Amino acid sequence: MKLIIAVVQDRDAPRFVGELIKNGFRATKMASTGGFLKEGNTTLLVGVDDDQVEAVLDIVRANCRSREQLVTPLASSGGSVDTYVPYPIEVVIGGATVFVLDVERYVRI
Ligand code: 2BA
Repeated sequence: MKLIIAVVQDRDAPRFVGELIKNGFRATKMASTGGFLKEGNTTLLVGVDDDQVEAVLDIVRANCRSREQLVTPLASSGGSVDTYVPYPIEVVIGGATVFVLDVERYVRI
């Protein structure tokens, strides 16, 4: 069994989760925040059999778009106070960041 952890943009999450459920997968949706942009995103946990990983990745590919965003990020100074980076940069976010982990044990009680 595998645990798929997918970090996706909030805008893609409803459709992505909907497609997972429609295709019979179980999923947990968590609100998360990107460390770099400090903006909200969505993290999905999807537990699947080994042979279902590619099917989930296909759903990710079909539902999670990459988008360019111009941002002026806050950069941590290493202390408790954030420092301001006074120039905008362009980043390409997504489609999705996906981790596939081996599951040692899966129990539903
Ligand atoms: P954020 O950390 O807010 O990153 C948003 C986007 O900013 C990234 O898109 C990337 O294009 C850019 N970015 C991130 N760190 C950067 C850096 N040090 N220098 C320049 N640009 C940087 P994605 O790569 O698509 O990542 C989207 C979100 O996925 C991330 O939001 C984060 O929440 C998650 N993520 C990405 N890689 C990760 C990783 N290795 N481990 C854990 N979470 C990750």
